[in-house]
Amino acid sequence: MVCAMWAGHWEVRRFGEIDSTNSYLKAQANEGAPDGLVAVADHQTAGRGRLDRHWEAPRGASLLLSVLMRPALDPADLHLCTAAVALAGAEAARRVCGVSPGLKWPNDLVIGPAKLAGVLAEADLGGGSVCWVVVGIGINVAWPGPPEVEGTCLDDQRSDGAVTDRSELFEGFLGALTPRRTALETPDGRRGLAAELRGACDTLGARVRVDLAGQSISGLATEIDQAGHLIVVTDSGPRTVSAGDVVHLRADQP
Ligand code: BT5
Repeated sequence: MVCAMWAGHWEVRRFGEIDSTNSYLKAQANEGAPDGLVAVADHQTAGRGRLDRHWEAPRGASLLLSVLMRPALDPADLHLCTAAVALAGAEAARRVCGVSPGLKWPNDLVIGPAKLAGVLAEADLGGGSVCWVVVGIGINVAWPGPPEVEGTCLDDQRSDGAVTDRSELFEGFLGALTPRRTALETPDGRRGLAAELRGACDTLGARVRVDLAGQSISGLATEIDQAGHLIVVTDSGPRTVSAGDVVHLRADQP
């Protein structure tokens, strides 16, 4: 059975409050903690996004967790760890809440333009190989994010009006992550994950604006390449984007 290798593999540590589940697991990883360690918290006092941004959530209103992995991976495939966690989050939302988010490159779960969840991957690539990778996800459950952000939450999206049980969502997440964690270990599995990512990514086929450090480009997002970069066809030709913030443009937006 594909899942057998990782089923029961996770060691879960639960926190009422912590600075950041990612920061905690990074420190644990540097002290030699094993693959499969998971930290989940009711509240983060210093939740982090990319580029030193903050991830905000009132106590008990989100699923906040991180996973430590030590996959046998080429660093070029590292983005598949982010994909595995994002896809598992999307599957858990579907199965547990009946809500079907799409993925927005590189790291968001979205419902239309609204952000439901964010994913943060941090890695130690010592010696040219992946020593460890910590991938964290924050899924808005009962609070749609800070007012200045276009966010949403599962409880606002559910058509059954039910209140989401975070424990059930967490179990659903780990169940959905298990086969994807196994997939990271083999070439076939990685090809499958890359294909699943392309199928789930709302960014592909969309007209986008990408805000890069100091400039923006616009065009049609056509492909995610083998290294996880986004290919955007602009008026002046294809551009390969390795990092940036993407906005999906509506038909009436230039
Ligand atoms: C992310 O960064 O979206 C990655 C977020 C990862 C959070 C998880 S929670 C568990 C683990 N432990 C951590 O410390 N982090 C991870 P980025 O794409 O840079 O987006 C950050 C931006 O999203 C912020 O600058 C805000 O504009 C916005 N934001 C903050 N909190 C939000 C929320 N709850 N919902 C929607 N948007 C939010």
